Amino acid sequence: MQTLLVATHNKGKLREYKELLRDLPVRLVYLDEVGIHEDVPETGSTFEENAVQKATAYARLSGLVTLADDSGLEVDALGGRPGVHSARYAGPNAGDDDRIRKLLAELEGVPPEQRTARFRCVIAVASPEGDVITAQGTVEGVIADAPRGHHGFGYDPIFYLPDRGCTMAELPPEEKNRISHRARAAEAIKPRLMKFLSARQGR
Ligand code: ITT
Repeated sequence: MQTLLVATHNKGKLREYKELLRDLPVRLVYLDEVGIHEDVPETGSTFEENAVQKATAYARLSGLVTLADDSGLEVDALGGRPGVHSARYAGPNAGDDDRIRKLLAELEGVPPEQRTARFRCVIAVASPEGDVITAQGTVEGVIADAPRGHHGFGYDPIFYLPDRGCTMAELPPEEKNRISHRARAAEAIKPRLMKFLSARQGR
């Protein structure tokens, strides 16, 4: 059975990938299991550039086929910010609560119909030799005016899903894993990932 390194330092993402990828006929391993503690710098200006940067760097470091994701929140009233800067939006030492507070302050007074937003996720899978495939997924929502719910991570408590009538953080994890940007990107990459792996096996 082939091995796939899931390369993220984000515990929330890691939890989700353990579920999202569990039906793949591959052995999943994680950064701490392979002794990699480096944080690869993200210098790209798009989710795709950063996802490819992370996947190729960790594949080179580990010698394993590697999956990485770059994801974030695009708020229309802010011209798509925080976007690729979602993790660093409130500074390098801030936590999820600080980022949520900052975003709610920036959107103060903005009416509900102008608070539209989406989560975007680009997954990249790279081989140690530098071959890469990518896939993306999005989910549309509205920025709530206060946080609600305790599931998920990041901006989930303020990401309101109008057709569900609740925030992403109020959905049980298995439900988020059916509809999220990450779930959609994972579904899109799976068949291509299987082809990618079998092509390597034949070499
Ligand atoms: P890795 O690079 O190690 O994977 P990271 O947290 O730095 O971890 P990103 O650069 O892709 O990852 O930043 C993504 C940020 O976007 C993340 O820290 C959250 O703030 C936000 N985000 C992404 N997916 C999310 C989700 O499903 N729910 C809520 N917030 C999310």
